[in-house]
Amino acid sequence: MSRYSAAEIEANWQKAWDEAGIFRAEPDPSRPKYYVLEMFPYPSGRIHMGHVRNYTMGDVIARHKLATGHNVLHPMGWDAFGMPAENAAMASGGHPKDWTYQNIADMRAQMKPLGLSIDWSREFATCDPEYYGQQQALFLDMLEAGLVYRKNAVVNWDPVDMTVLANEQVENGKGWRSGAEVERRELTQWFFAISDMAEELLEALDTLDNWPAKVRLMQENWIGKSRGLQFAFGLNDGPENFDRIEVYTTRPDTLLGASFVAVSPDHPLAKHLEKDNADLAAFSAECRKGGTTEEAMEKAEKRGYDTGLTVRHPFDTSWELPVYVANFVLMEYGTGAIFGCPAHDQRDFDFATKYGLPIIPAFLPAEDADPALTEAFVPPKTEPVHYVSSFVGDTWQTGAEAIDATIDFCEANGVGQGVTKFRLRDWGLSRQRYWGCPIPVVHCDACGVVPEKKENLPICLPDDVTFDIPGNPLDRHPTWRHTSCPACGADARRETDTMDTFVDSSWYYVRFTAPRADTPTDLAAADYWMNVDQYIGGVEHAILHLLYSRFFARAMKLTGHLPASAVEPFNALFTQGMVTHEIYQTKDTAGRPVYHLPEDVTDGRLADGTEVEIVPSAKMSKSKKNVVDPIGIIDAYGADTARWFVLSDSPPERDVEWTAAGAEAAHKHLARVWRIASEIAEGAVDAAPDADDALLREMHKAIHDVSTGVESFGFNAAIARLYAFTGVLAKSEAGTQAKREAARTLAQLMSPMTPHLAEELWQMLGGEGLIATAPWPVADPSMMKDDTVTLPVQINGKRRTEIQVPQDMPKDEVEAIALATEAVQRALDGGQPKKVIVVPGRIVNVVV
Ligand code: ANZ
Ligand code: ZN
Repeated sequence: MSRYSAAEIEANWQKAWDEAGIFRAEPDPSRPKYYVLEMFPYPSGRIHMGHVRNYTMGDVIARHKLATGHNVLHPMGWDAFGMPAENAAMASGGHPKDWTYQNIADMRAQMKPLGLSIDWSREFATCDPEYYGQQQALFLDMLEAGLVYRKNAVVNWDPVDMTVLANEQVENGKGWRSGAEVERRELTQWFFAISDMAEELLEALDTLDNWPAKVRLMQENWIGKSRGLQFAFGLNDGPENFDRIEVYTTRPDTLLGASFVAVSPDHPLAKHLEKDNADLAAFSAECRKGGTTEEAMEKAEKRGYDTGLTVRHPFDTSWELPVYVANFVLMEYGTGAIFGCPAHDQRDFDFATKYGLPIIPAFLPAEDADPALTEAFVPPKTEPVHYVSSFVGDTWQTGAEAIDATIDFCEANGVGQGVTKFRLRDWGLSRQRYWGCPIPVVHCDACGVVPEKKENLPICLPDDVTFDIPGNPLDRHPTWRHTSCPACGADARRETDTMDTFVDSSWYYVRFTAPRADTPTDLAAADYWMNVDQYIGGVEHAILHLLYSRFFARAMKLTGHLPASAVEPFNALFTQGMVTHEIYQTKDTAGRPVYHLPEDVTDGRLADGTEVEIVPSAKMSKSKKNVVDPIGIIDAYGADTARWFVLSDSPPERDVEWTAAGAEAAHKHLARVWRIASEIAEGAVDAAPDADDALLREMHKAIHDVSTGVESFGFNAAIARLYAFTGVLAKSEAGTQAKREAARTLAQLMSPMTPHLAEELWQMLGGEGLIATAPWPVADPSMMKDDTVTLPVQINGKRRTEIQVPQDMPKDEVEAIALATEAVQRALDGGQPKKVIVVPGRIVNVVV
């Protein structure tokens, strides 16, 4: 018998699949289609275990669907634009394009040995001009449809690198690369009108039954629908044309607890006052520093500037409130002005404490509660509280009820309107970067902003750029930006902003349905393949990527690039857990941790004998060196072992801890299956088929459990069942025919997880054709039943013995057998039982 040599068989079978072209997807109306997609990778240059887990899960589903008669689309591509390529160019002088395509080649070469059932003929990278040119066409159609527009917006400006930073590039108010204090600047930027679809994007979440509830909730919170009151405070002695301050509140029930009004530094009133108030101007300038993120705003110390102005309370005009300019009020939300209620908002509480403003509760937790609060009282809106100073009277109500009642009251009294607002802002897509999709418009002095003509697409990035000085290379390119106006032909300038890379990933899943089409999509292909039936990826993309994709699907439908039948892009979503590993560390002389790669640690020691400290398992990360390179694992054990391991130990939504022992055990198991199957294959064939009930039963149970496990992301449960089946097969005394059939079934059931080993066993055991396309076995429920059950027999509530009876034996016969047992006979001592209770399949109770 030959040994299990993964290296040999894996390459062979990959070649065989390739030659047979079985993963090539073509529309075929006669078969049900199934589109499975894993979030496409960023070409960083190396695959990691997270990729292996993600793509293996998708592959298991794809292969199972193929074997169950589906026409499967399982593509792969590269999310290839973005900062790291430019950073690499800045650091080592190469070109982002070369860096990216080299990484793609490397990663493809690392991915292929995994044996994924991918239709590689559909591969593309988002930095291919063929892709981004179609994206430009899409952009132009969206521009025409009013889904894209320009406006001034506040951005994070790095004064040293002279560039706009994304929010995540601002660390503690400083530019991540330059370390310079980030400023807020107003620039003209391009925006997608995603907020126009806020209501629809929110409502359609209800239809996404096959998405994790937590992801739907995150999207709901991000869209952030709120109902509140918009009204104005009359302004006393304000500058000309300023006689009121409009505010938006979601807690109108706290209106009688108001103690100040605050406006954003970017509010027109603040800007007006700033003109002849140097102190205020300096204060506002200070506020404009620091990031624009809500999080940054949340963390920053709350500061205000007292303008000396006052407003009148709408319900008691003799009640005056001071007006501040405050750093925590955003111009982009509501009206850019608020009233503060320190009693019920911690931020307002801190502010009031700092500036000595009154703290007036509108409601309290109990009738006898002390109205002098030491912190803001912020109960859930669903909880009844005692209102003491509000328009709803001295009464117990929930916040939700009181808010509604107050809005009604205010509307009836002509003080403002109930309004619905969304937190979702329009999506700013302009990036002052080179390595992205150029925005296909031209600036003409005579005509203004003019869309490029479609026949001029793609507007390609110039290759001859350098990264030795900060700023956008497109801006300083000697010729690229000079062009002629598509409308009047005069000299004009190209837009030098490129698109946010989230745009690239918002429609790639449609492009996979017709990756070479000379329009963004091919409607017939999109109609056949869309929607994605199963999407798999990391929960870190739960908000933006998925929301943007949902927006794009709608925008593409509106612009005729998707058929009306496509609504939501992803029918089902699965968010997988991470691959973790222990962290090994020692300390340097200064006591700082020094990390060591798992491969350099044996039995808790380094090669020189130094003992390492073991820190509990965490997400694999290069900085902690707790990474295991999939390439090393594949070289040592083969892809099937890696695939089997990442699926086996934990439910796929949870983290899985990679251990050397676990990988070793997985490999041993696969070698054992190989041995068992080889022995069966080599055994002489018996004359008569000689089935074995226990083996058949285990086989049908395995078919059933693996099928349901694979369909419901219960891969670990499916694998547990396969271990059991293997154990029974190994011990089975059945005839060779029966064992062969069982071993072939075992191979089939393993084939989605360990496709190469499965093919080899299949061939060894006389299976026909490729196992990858062999029809999936079907479980016979009648074969799955254990035919006998063991029932405990209790006498007066105490377990005394047990009986073995056929599963479906009638109650009276079970009773007779129980009564006939020696234990019961002894207890009866010749008498009759008072009562006998038979719970079929469970227990027999005898009362004597
Ligand atoms: C008075 C009040 C009292 C508020 C109270 C809250 C609690 P959500 O619910 O997240 O939508 N707000 C309104 N516009 C703002 C802006 N431009 N910048 C910063 N804060 C702003 O947030 C709405 C609440 O956030 C509003 O309700 C307002 O403060 C504040 F006990 O008004 B509230
Ligand atoms: Zn012009």
